[in-house]
Amino acid sequence: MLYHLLYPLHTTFTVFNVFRYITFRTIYASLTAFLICFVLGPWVIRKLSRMQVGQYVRDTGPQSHFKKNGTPTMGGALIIFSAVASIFLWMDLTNLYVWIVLLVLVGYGAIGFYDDYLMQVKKRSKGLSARDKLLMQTGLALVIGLLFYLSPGFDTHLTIPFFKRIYPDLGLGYILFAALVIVGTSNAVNLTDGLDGLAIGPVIVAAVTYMIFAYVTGHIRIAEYLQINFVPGSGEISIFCGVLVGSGLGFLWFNAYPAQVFMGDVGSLALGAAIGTVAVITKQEIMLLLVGGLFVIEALSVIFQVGFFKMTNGRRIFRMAPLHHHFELKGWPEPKVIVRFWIISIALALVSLSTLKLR
Ligand code: 57M
Repeated sequence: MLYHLLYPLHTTFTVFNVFRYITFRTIYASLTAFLICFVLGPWVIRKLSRMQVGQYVRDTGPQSHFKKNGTPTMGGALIIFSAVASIFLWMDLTNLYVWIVLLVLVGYGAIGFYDDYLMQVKKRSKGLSARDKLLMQTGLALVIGLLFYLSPGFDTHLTIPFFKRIYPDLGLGYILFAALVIVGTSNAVNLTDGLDGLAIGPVIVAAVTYMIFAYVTGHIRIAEYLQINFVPGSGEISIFCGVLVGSGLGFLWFNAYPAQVFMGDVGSLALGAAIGTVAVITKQEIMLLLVGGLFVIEALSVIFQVGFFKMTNGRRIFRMAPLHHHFELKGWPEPKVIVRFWIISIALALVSLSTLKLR
Protein backbone atom coordinates (compact mmCIF):
# COMPACT_ATOMS: atom_id res chain seq x y z
CA MET A 1 0.00 0.00 0.00
CA LEU A 2 2.84 2.38 0.89
CA TYR A 3 4.38 1.53 -2.47
CA HIS A 4 1.15 2.16 -4.37
CA LEU A 5 0.29 5.31 -2.39
CA LEU A 6 3.69 6.96 -2.16
CA TYR A 7 5.59 6.03 -5.31
CA PRO A 8 3.21 7.96 -7.65
CA LEU A 9 4.04 11.12 -5.64
CA HIS A 10 7.59 11.03 -7.05
CA THR A 11 6.57 13.33 -9.88
CA THR A 12 5.97 16.10 -7.29
CA PHE A 13 8.44 15.08 -4.58
CA THR A 14 11.48 13.33 -6.03
CA VAL A 15 12.27 11.81 -2.63
CA PHE A 16 9.46 9.27 -3.21
CA ASN A 17 11.52 7.86 -6.04
CA VAL A 18 13.18 5.58 -3.47
CA PHE A 19 10.01 3.46 -3.38
CA ARG A 20 10.86 2.31 -6.88
CA TYR A 21 13.99 0.56 -5.67
CA ILE A 22 13.72 -3.10 -4.77
CA THR A 23 16.73 -2.82 -2.42
CA PHE A 24 15.10 0.02 -0.42
CA ARG A 25 11.78 -1.78 -0.14
CA THR A 26 13.49 -5.08 0.79
CA ILE A 27 15.22 -3.44 3.75
CA TYR A 28 12.12 -1.66 5.03
CA ALA A 29 9.80 -4.60 4.38
CA SER A 30 12.17 -6.73 6.41
CA LEU A 31 12.34 -4.21 9.26
CA THR A 32 8.55 -3.78 9.24
CA ALA A 33 7.96 -7.54 9.53
CA PHE A 34 10.59 -7.76 12.28
CA LEU A 35 9.05 -4.92 14.30
CA ILE A 36 5.50 -6.29 14.04
CA CYS A 37 6.72 -9.68 15.33
CA PHE A 38 8.86 -8.10 18.02
CA VAL A 39 6.15 -5.77 19.31
CA LEU A 40 3.23 -8.21 19.14
CA GLY A 41 5.27 -11.24 20.29
CA PRO A 42 4.81 -10.90 24.09
CA TRP A 43 1.07 -10.26 23.68
CA VAL A 44 0.64 -13.26 21.32
CA ILE A 45 2.60 -15.54 23.69
CA ARG A 46 0.44 -14.43 26.67
CA LYS A 47 -2.71 -14.97 24.63
CA LEU A 48 -1.61 -18.47 23.50
CA SER A 49 -0.71 -19.39 27.09
CA ARG A 50 -4.08 -18.16 28.35
CA MET A 51 -5.85 -20.17 25.64
CA GLN A 52 -3.75 -23.14 26.83
CA VAL A 53 -2.32 -23.71 23.38
CA GLY A 54 0.58 -25.48 25.07
CA GLN A 55 2.72 -28.11 23.37
CA TYR A 56 2.17 -31.67 24.49
CA VAL A 57 5.66 -33.19 24.47
CA ARG A 58 5.66 -36.87 23.57
CA ASP A 59 7.16 -39.11 26.24
CA THR A 60 8.98 -41.12 23.54
CA GLY A 61 11.32 -38.20 22.80
CA PRO A 62 14.61 -37.22 24.46
CA GLN A 63 14.18 -36.67 28.20
CA SER A 64 15.60 -33.16 27.92
CA HIS A 65 12.37 -32.21 26.11
CA PHE A 66 10.01 -33.10 28.95
CA LYS A 67 10.58 -29.72 30.60
CA LYS A 68 9.23 -28.08 27.41
CA ASN A 69 5.76 -29.46 28.11
CA GLY A 70 3.23 -26.62 27.97
CA THR A 71 5.40 -24.18 25.98
CA PRO A 72 2.91 -22.16 23.87
CA THR A 73 2.86 -23.23 20.23
CA MET A 74 1.25 -21.91 17.00
CA GLY A 75 3.58 -18.88 17.11
CA GLY A 76 3.82 -19.31 13.33
CA ALA A 77 0.53 -17.40 13.13
CA LEU A 78 2.49 -14.31 14.23
CA ILE A 79 5.11 -14.93 11.52
CA ILE A 80 2.39 -15.13 8.88
CA PHE A 81 0.53 -12.07 10.18
CA SER A 82 3.65 -9.89 10.22
CA ALA A 83 4.72 -11.16 6.80
CA VAL A 84 1.33 -10.55 5.18
CA ALA A 85 1.08 -7.03 6.69
CA SER A 86 4.54 -6.13 5.41
CA ILE A 87 3.81 -7.59 1.96
CA PHE A 88 0.71 -5.40 1.64
CA LEU A 89 2.66 -2.34 2.74
CA TRP A 90 5.78 -2.69 0.62
CA MET A 91 5.25 -4.95 -2.37
CA ASP A 92 3.95 -4.26 -5.85
CA LEU A 93 0.49 -5.80 -5.76
CA THR A 94 0.20 -5.79 -9.55
CA ASN A 95 2.86 -8.52 -9.72
CA LEU A 96 1.27 -11.99 -10.07
CA TYR A 97 4.10 -13.69 -8.15
CA VAL A 98 3.25 -11.58 -5.10
CA TRP A 99 -0.26 -13.04 -5.03
CA ILE A 100 1.11 -16.55 -5.52
CA VAL A 101 3.47 -16.27 -2.51
CA LEU A 102 0.62 -14.75 -0.47
CA LEU A 103 -1.58 -17.73 -1.38
CA VAL A 104 1.21 -20.10 -0.36
CA LEU A 105 1.79 -18.44 3.03
CA VAL A 106 -1.87 -18.20 3.90
CA GLY A 107 -2.88 -21.56 2.34
CA TYR A 108 -0.17 -23.68 3.98
CA GLY A 109 -0.56 -21.62 7.15
CA ALA A 110 -4.25 -22.60 7.16
CA ILE A 111 -3.45 -26.32 6.72
CA GLY A 112 -0.91 -26.14 9.55
CA PHE A 113 -3.31 -24.10 11.68
CA TYR A 114 -6.03 -26.73 11.26
CA ASP A 115 -3.59 -29.48 12.27
CA ASP A 116 -2.37 -27.51 15.32
CA TYR A 117 -5.95 -26.58 16.20
CA LEU A 118 -7.05 -30.22 16.27
CA MET A 119 -3.96 -31.14 18.28
CA GLN A 120 -3.73 -28.27 20.74
CA VAL A 121 -7.18 -26.74 21.09
CA LYS A 122 -9.37 -29.76 20.42
CA LYS A 123 -6.76 -31.96 22.15
CA ARG A 124 -6.94 -34.59 19.39
CA SER A 125 -3.46 -35.78 20.23
CA LYS A 126 -2.31 -36.58 16.68
CA GLY A 127 -4.00 -33.70 14.79
CA LEU A 128 -4.65 -34.36 11.11
CA SER A 129 -3.71 -37.82 9.85
CA ALA A 130 -0.47 -37.87 7.82
CA ARG A 131 -2.50 -38.91 4.76
CA ASP A 132 -5.03 -36.07 5.03
CA LYS A 133 -2.26 -33.55 5.63
CA LEU A 134 -0.33 -34.74 2.57
CA LEU A 135 -3.49 -34.70 0.43
CA MET A 136 -4.23 -31.09 1.40
CA GLN A 137 -0.62 -30.02 0.85
CA THR A 138 -0.48 -31.72 -2.55
CA GLY A 139 -3.86 -30.33 -3.67
CA LEU A 140 -2.76 -26.78 -2.92
CA ALA A 141 0.67 -27.33 -4.50
CA LEU A 142 -0.95 -28.56 -7.73
CA VAL A 143 -3.10 -25.41 -7.85
CA ILE A 144 0.04 -23.31 -7.41
CA GLY A 145 1.90 -25.33 -10.06
CA LEU A 146 -1.02 -24.73 -12.43
CA LEU A 147 -0.95 -20.99 -11.69
CA PHE A 148 2.74 -20.93 -12.64
CA TYR A 149 2.05 -22.92 -15.79
CA LEU A 150 -0.68 -20.49 -16.82
CA SER A 151 1.36 -17.36 -15.96
CA PRO A 152 2.18 -15.50 -19.17
CA GLY A 153 5.74 -16.22 -20.24
CA PHE A 154 6.54 -18.66 -17.42
CA ASP A 155 9.44 -20.89 -18.40
CA THR A 156 8.82 -24.62 -17.89
CA HIS A 157 12.43 -25.57 -18.59
CA LEU A 158 14.48 -27.07 -15.79
CA THR A 159 17.72 -25.36 -14.82
CA ILE A 160 20.42 -27.82 -13.83
CA PRO A 161 23.29 -26.15 -11.93
CA PHE A 162 26.66 -26.40 -13.72
CA PHE A 163 25.05 -27.86 -16.88
CA LYS A 164 23.82 -24.90 -18.81
CA ARG A 165 23.48 -26.87 -22.04
CA ILE A 166 21.14 -29.42 -20.46
CA TYR A 167 17.85 -27.61 -20.26
CA PRO A 168 14.91 -30.06 -20.50
CA ASP A 169 11.43 -28.69 -21.07
CA LEU A 170 9.05 -30.34 -18.61
CA GLY A 171 5.96 -28.85 -20.28
CA LEU A 172 2.82 -29.86 -18.35
CA GLY A 173 5.05 -32.02 -16.12
CA TYR A 174 6.35 -28.79 -14.60
CA ILE A 175 3.11 -28.57 -12.58
CA LEU A 176 3.95 -31.89 -10.87
CA PHE A 177 7.58 -30.90 -10.44
CA ALA A 178 6.68 -27.57 -8.80
CA ALA A 179 4.22 -29.38 -6.51
CA LEU A 180 6.93 -31.85 -5.49
CA VAL A 181 9.36 -29.03 -4.65
CA ILE A 182 6.76 -27.15 -2.59
CA VAL A 183 5.37 -30.14 -0.66
CA GLY A 184 8.84 -31.60 -0.12
CA THR A 185 10.22 -28.38 1.35
CA SER A 186 7.14 -27.82 3.49
CA ASN A 187 7.52 -31.26 5.08
CA ALA A 188 11.30 -31.09 5.41
CA VAL A 189 11.09 -27.81 7.35
CA ASN A 190 8.38 -29.37 9.52
CA LEU A 191 10.64 -32.33 10.37
CA THR A 192 13.51 -29.99 11.22
CA ASP A 193 11.35 -28.00 13.66
CA GLY A 194 12.24 -30.01 16.74
CA LEU A 195 14.72 -27.84 18.70
CA ASP A 196 14.57 -24.17 19.72
CA GLY A 197 15.40 -22.02 16.70
CA LEU A 198 16.49 -25.04 14.68
CA ALA A 199 14.03 -24.54 11.83
CA ILE A 200 13.76 -20.75 11.79
CA GLY A 201 17.56 -20.23 11.65
CA PRO A 202 18.07 -22.14 8.37
CA VAL A 203 14.80 -20.69 7.00
CA ILE A 204 16.33 -17.22 7.50
CA VAL A 205 19.57 -18.37 5.85
CA ALA A 206 17.65 -19.81 2.86
CA ALA A 207 15.58 -16.61 2.60
CA VAL A 208 18.72 -14.44 2.52
CA THR A 209 20.19 -16.68 -0.18
CA TYR A 210 17.06 -16.58 -2.32
CA MET A 211 16.84 -12.82 -1.75
CA ILE A 212 20.09 -12.59 -3.71
CA PHE A 213 19.01 -15.16 -6.33
CA ALA A 214 15.68 -13.36 -6.85
CA TYR A 215 17.39 -10.00 -7.21
CA VAL A 216 19.84 -11.21 -9.85
CA THR A 217 17.32 -13.30 -11.82
CA GLY A 218 14.96 -10.32 -11.94
CA HIS A 219 17.62 -7.91 -13.22
CA ILE A 220 18.13 -8.34 -16.96
CA ARG A 221 21.71 -7.01 -17.08
CA ILE A 222 23.00 -8.86 -14.01
CA ALA A 223 21.27 -12.06 -15.16
CA GLU A 224 22.89 -11.73 -18.56
CA TYR A 225 26.29 -11.04 -17.01
CA LEU A 226 26.04 -14.07 -14.70
CA GLN A 227 24.56 -16.20 -17.49
CA ILE A 228 21.53 -17.22 -15.48
CA ASN A 229 17.87 -17.21 -16.48
CA PHE A 230 16.26 -13.81 -16.53
CA VAL A 231 12.80 -14.11 -14.95
CA PRO A 232 10.82 -10.90 -15.48
CA GLY A 233 9.09 -9.80 -12.27
CA SER A 234 11.10 -12.08 -9.98
CA GLY A 235 13.07 -9.15 -8.52
CA GLU A 236 9.98 -8.28 -6.47
CA ILE A 237 10.35 -11.68 -4.78
CA SER A 238 13.58 -10.52 -3.13
CA ILE A 239 11.33 -8.19 -1.10
CA PHE A 240 9.27 -11.23 -0.11
CA CYS A 241 12.49 -12.99 0.98
CA GLY A 242 13.34 -9.89 3.03
CA VAL A 243 9.92 -10.17 4.66
CA LEU A 244 10.64 -13.81 5.57
CA VAL A 245 14.00 -12.77 7.05
CA GLY A 246 12.41 -9.97 9.11
CA SER A 247 9.51 -12.00 10.47
CA GLY A 248 11.87 -14.94 11.03
CA LEU A 249 14.23 -12.82 13.11
CA GLY A 250 11.30 -11.36 15.04
CA PHE A 251 10.10 -14.87 15.83
CA LEU A 252 13.60 -16.11 16.66
CA TRP A 253 13.77 -13.43 19.36
CA PHE A 254 11.21 -15.49 21.30
CA ASN A 255 12.01 -18.95 19.91
CA ALA A 256 15.74 -18.75 20.81
CA TYR A 257 16.82 -21.29 23.44
CA PRO A 258 15.13 -21.62 25.91
CA ALA A 259 12.09 -21.00 23.70
CA GLN A 260 9.09 -19.02 24.97
CA VAL A 261 7.05 -20.18 21.97
CA PHE A 262 7.16 -22.79 19.18
CA MET A 263 6.00 -22.02 15.63
CA GLY A 264 3.72 -25.07 15.26
CA ASP A 265 2.70 -26.57 11.92
CA VAL A 266 1.08 -23.24 11.04
CA GLY A 267 4.61 -21.82 10.83
CA SER A 268 6.69 -24.75 9.61
CA LEU A 269 4.40 -25.86 6.76
CA ALA A 270 3.94 -22.27 5.54
CA LEU A 271 7.61 -21.26 5.72
CA GLY A 272 8.80 -24.46 4.01
CA ALA A 273 6.25 -24.09 1.21
CA ALA A 274 7.19 -20.41 0.82
CA ILE A 275 10.88 -21.25 0.38
CA GLY A 276 9.98 -24.00 -2.15
CA THR A 277 7.81 -21.54 -4.11
CA VAL A 278 10.56 -18.93 -4.21
CA ALA A 279 12.92 -21.60 -5.60
CA VAL A 280 10.40 -22.31 -8.37
CA ILE A 281 9.91 -18.62 -9.24
CA THR A 282 13.65 -17.95 -9.43
CA LYS A 283 14.24 -21.15 -11.47
CA GLN A 284 16.67 -22.34 -8.79
CA GLU A 285 14.66 -25.41 -7.83
CA ILE A 286 17.49 -27.93 -7.91
CA MET A 287 19.74 -25.46 -6.10
CA LEU A 288 17.31 -25.75 -3.19
CA LEU A 289 18.85 -29.15 -2.41
CA LEU A 290 21.98 -27.19 -1.48
CA VAL A 291 20.47 -23.98 -0.09
CA GLY A 292 18.11 -26.03 2.08
CA GLY A 293 20.66 -28.83 2.48
CA LEU A 294 20.08 -29.01 6.21
CA PHE A 295 16.36 -29.70 5.67
CA VAL A 296 17.33 -32.35 3.10
CA ILE A 297 19.72 -34.03 5.58
CA GLU A 298 17.05 -34.04 8.30
CA ALA A 299 14.42 -35.50 5.94
CA LEU A 300 16.84 -38.14 4.62
CA SER A 301 17.72 -39.17 8.19
CA VAL A 302 14.02 -39.92 8.74
CA ILE A 303 13.63 -41.77 5.43
CA PHE A 304 16.69 -43.96 6.09
CA GLN A 305 15.80 -44.53 9.74
CA VAL A 306 12.21 -45.55 9.01
CA GLY A 307 13.25 -47.67 5.99
CA PHE A 308 15.97 -49.47 7.93
CA PHE A 309 13.69 -49.85 10.96
CA LYS A 310 11.04 -51.58 8.83
CA MET A 311 13.48 -53.75 6.85
CA THR A 312 15.30 -55.02 9.92
CA ASN A 313 12.37 -55.34 12.31
CA GLY A 314 13.32 -52.57 14.68
CA ARG A 315 17.04 -51.90 14.20
CA ARG A 316 18.14 -48.29 13.85
CA ILE A 317 20.84 -46.32 12.01
CA PHE A 318 20.58 -43.28 14.30
CA ARG A 319 19.81 -43.23 18.00
CA MET A 320 16.67 -41.35 16.99
CA ALA A 321 15.43 -39.55 13.87
CA PRO A 322 15.29 -36.74 12.76
CA LEU A 323 19.04 -36.28 13.04
CA HIS A 324 18.98 -33.53 15.70
CA HIS A 325 17.61 -36.07 18.21
CA HIS A 326 20.55 -38.37 17.45
CA PHE A 327 23.05 -35.74 18.59
CA GLU A 328 20.96 -34.83 21.63
CA LEU A 329 20.94 -38.47 22.69
CA LYS A 330 24.71 -38.60 22.15
CA GLY A 331 24.90 -35.94 24.87
CA TRP A 332 25.37 -32.72 22.92
CA PRO A 333 23.60 -29.90 24.76
CA GLU A 334 20.63 -28.55 22.78
CA PRO A 335 22.17 -25.10 22.01
CA LYS A 336 25.26 -26.82 20.60
CA VAL A 337 23.21 -28.93 18.19
CA ILE A 338 21.23 -25.85 17.14
CA VAL A 339 24.21 -23.58 16.51
CA ARG A 340 26.19 -26.31 14.72
CA PHE A 341 23.24 -27.03 12.44
CA TRP A 342 22.97 -23.30 11.73
CA ILE A 343 26.67 -23.24 10.83
CA ILE A 344 26.13 -26.09 8.37
CA SER A 345 23.20 -24.28 6.75
CA ILE A 346 25.24 -21.06 6.38
CA ALA A 347 28.15 -22.97 4.82
CA LEU A 348 25.80 -24.68 2.33
CA ALA A 349 24.21 -21.34 1.45
CA LEU A 350 27.64 -19.84 0.75
CA VAL A 351 28.53 -22.75 -1.54
CA SER A 352 25.23 -22.30 -3.40
CA LEU A 353 25.91 -18.58 -3.88
CA SER A 354 29.36 -19.34 -5.23
CA THR A 355 27.72 -21.21 -8.12
CA LEU A 356 26.58 -17.86 -9.49
CA LYS A 357 30.17 -17.43 -10.61
CA LEU A 358 30.85 -21.10 -11.41
CA ARG A 359 29.22 -21.56 -14.75
C1 57M B 1 7.07 -32.52 13.97
N1 57M B 1 7.55 -31.88 16.07
C2 57M B 1 8.27 -31.87 17.21
C3 57M B 1 6.17 -27.76 17.73
C4 57M B 1 6.78 -27.39 16.42
C5 57M B 1 8.08 -39.84 10.78
C6 57M B 1 8.59 -39.15 12.01
C7 57M B 1 10.06 -39.05 12.03
C8 57M B 1 7.89 -37.77 12.15
C9 57M B 1 8.45 -36.90 13.23
C10 57M B 1 7.52 -35.76 13.35
O1 57M B 1 6.40 -35.88 13.78
N2 57M B 1 8.03 -34.58 12.95
C11 57M B 1 7.30 -33.36 12.75
C12 57M B 1 8.16 -32.46 14.92
C13 57M B 1 7.59 -31.08 18.37
O2 57M B 1 7.40 -29.70 17.98
C14 57M B 1 6.10 -29.27 17.60
O3 57M B 1 5.85 -29.52 16.25
C15 57M B 1 5.94 -28.27 15.53
C16 57M B 1 6.44 -28.44 14.15
N3 57M B 1 5.54 -29.22 13.42
O4 57M B 1 6.65 -26.04 16.12
O5 57M B 1 4.91 -27.21 17.87
C17 57M B 1 8.56 -31.09 19.54
O6 57M B 1 9.82 -30.58 19.10
C18 57M B 1 10.43 -29.82 20.14
N4 57M B 1 10.61 -28.42 19.70
C19 57M B 1 11.52 -27.65 20.38
N5 57M B 1 11.71 -26.34 19.99
C20 57M B 1 11.03 -25.79 18.93
O7 57M B 1 11.28 -24.57 18.60
O8 57M B 1 12.14 -28.11 21.33
C21 57M B 1 9.93 -27.89 18.64
C22 57M B 1 10.13 -26.59 18.24
C23 57M B 1 8.16 -30.24 20.70
C24 57M B 1 9.47 -29.92 21.35
O9 57M B 1 9.89 -30.99 22.14
O10 57M B 1 7.27 -30.96 21.52
C25 57M B 1 8.48 -33.34 17.67
O11 57M B 1 9.65 -33.74 17.64
O12 57M B 1 7.50 -33.96 18.02
N6 57M B 1 8.61 -37.63 14.43
C26 57M B 1 9.57 -37.35 15.30
O13 57M B 1 10.24 -36.35 15.16
C27 57M B 1 9.82 -38.36 16.39
N7 57M B 1 10.77 -39.31 15.85
C28 57M B 1 10.60 -40.67 15.83
O14 57M B 1 9.57 -41.17 16.21
N8 57M B 1 11.67 -41.38 15.33
C29 57M B 1 11.74 -42.82 15.24
C30 57M B 1 11.68 -43.28 13.74
C31 57M B 1 11.73 -44.77 13.65
C32 57M B 1 10.52 -42.66 13.04
C33 57M B 1 13.09 -43.26 15.73
O15 57M B 1 14.11 -42.66 15.34
O16 57M B 1 13.13 -44.18 16.52
C34 57M B 1 10.53 -37.76 17.59
N9 57M B 1 9.87 -36.69 18.22
C35 57M B 1 9.46 -36.75 19.53
N10 57M B 1 9.42 -37.84 20.19
N11 57M B 1 9.05 -35.65 20.16
C36 57M B 1 10.81 -38.87 18.56
C37 57M B 1 9.77 -39.03 19.58
